[in-house]
Amino acid sequence: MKLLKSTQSLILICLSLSLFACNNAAPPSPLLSAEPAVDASLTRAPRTLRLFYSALPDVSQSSLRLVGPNGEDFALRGLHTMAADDLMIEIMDPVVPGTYTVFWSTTVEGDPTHYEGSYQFTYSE
Ligand SMILES: [Cu+2]
Repeated sequence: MKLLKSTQSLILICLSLSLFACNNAAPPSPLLSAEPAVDASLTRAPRTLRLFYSALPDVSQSSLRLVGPNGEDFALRGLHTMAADDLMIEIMDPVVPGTYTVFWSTTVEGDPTHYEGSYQFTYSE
């Protein structure tokens, strides 16, 4: 009987936690994929970043930032879209081995929301 009660309360806790998570969910990220890929382990140094979204990004409302293994900002050049629902930019600084974080922000066509997010990839020789 006691076990049944604790199982019931566990279910209740789980149920309320999932409701809570639902109510507080951020709008879904429009980021679909990236090159280098999210959480990629690379053996070749990337020379560009390319991020693919669920709709065409507005370049004037977008930014990309690449932070290197020691927390340093990498120089990037020429943010543009290849008009394939993407953002693309050239990495100017030499990519040394380590873990990198890409920070992105954008608005996409047909949606006034300003989205932002980040992901990591690792490069090792
Ligand atoms: Cu391009």
